Amino acid sequence: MTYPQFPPNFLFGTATSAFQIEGSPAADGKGKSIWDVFTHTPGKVRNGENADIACDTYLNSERDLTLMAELGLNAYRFSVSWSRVLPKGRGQVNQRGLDYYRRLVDLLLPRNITPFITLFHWDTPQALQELCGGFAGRDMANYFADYSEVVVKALGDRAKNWITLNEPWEHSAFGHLLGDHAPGHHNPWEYFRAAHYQLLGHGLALERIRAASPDAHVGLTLSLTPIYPSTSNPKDLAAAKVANQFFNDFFLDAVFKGKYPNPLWKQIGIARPKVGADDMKIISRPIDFLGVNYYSREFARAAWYVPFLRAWVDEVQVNDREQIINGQQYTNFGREVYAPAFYETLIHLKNEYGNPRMYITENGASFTDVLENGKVHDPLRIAFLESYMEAAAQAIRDGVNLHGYFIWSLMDNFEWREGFSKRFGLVYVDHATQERIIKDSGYWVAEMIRTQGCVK
Ligand code: GCO
Repeated sequence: MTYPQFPPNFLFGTATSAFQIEGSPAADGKGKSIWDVFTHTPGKVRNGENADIACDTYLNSERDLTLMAELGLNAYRFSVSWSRVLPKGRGQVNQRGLDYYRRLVDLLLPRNITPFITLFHWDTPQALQELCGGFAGRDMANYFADYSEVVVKALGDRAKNWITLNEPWEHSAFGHLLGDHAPGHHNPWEYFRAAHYQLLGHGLALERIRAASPDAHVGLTLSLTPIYPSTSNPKDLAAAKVANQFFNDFFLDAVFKGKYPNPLWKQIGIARPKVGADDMKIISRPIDFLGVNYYSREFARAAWYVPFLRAWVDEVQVNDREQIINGQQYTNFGREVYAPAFYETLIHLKNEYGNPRMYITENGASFTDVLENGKVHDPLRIAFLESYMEAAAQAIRDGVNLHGYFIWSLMDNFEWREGFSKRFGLVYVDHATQERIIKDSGYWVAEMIRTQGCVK
């Protein structure tokens, strides 16, 4: 069997996030986050599940680091729980919270696993949600910069790779517009404010991180979902253009070009956030790398009745079953498996945004995993990884400045509103017993890493 081949020193990692794996929501002085509140609000999470235990990594991280080493992984992306470090989101530091992350880094380094640390992966401290409306309030940008400085001052002597934000689009859209995520709001005005103030927080944090750790390597992670037109009708082409700006270019253009894209910016009119005189200059401060989270493409068509966008993005019904639609494989999360669109996205970043240094900070798929005689045979996930990683390898051969790939995820974890119903892990987790079992896809990744450079 041949495996995708990557350049020497390429990083092979997995990604997780604090709320999805740590559990221990109140241990050692941790403050509440909006996700602690949201998951304990009836009707918000599937099957009424919550992440109070999740993968229990706050109480026991070592077993998972041993698994990473067993798989031959040389990088690990995880996030810091803001309210574990600053229980009220600002002010008094909780040293025991900081010490947990220091121990985690100190366990990674001797295993030659490079930490990539995300500072905000959606778990706003509840105290700041109440104080300023979370990222829908402008003050949050400064609180985020203050928090970032606290963490980097504590860990910057041993951890060098920092990701300010994870997917500002998702936190704004699901949390402030669609209401599916914490804080569960449905407010277009809040959506655009949360998008802008997250980016402002990113820009402010950049400067503070670099001051705290001059050799830090800092970026942010954007989810990129290319939007294709549903038909070649000019109206659908125009709708796809605006939808692409809403999902992707709003963030890419702000960070790399210091402006918001038209026609979207013009179309959102009264919903526009107040942009301060220096905001765009702060937001577009140069970054050391771009984190790309990629899952699938979507399709849009003209829809006059959709406010601001006048475009409708067709969603495949999530029905918990992987399915073939029009000859195309879909995951049990309704996400199309189509690697060419991933390749095109990477080429687009190369051609339109100056080919920045990039890492794939998330890519993976959920399929129905069945534990049978102590094994999990997941051929669909292997096929997914084979096609997407080969697309990334081809993009590198075609000049894309890509230096690492973090698979989502190391292990089956708490999938937000879906609870534990969607398994993305290379490692199967029995959340009742916390037993871990490496899936066939985990062994495939290990063999792929082992055979790097072996193909002549
Ligand atoms: C995201 C988040 C992850 C998800 C993953 C699977 O990209 O939505 O960063 O927390 O769990 O993408 O949906």
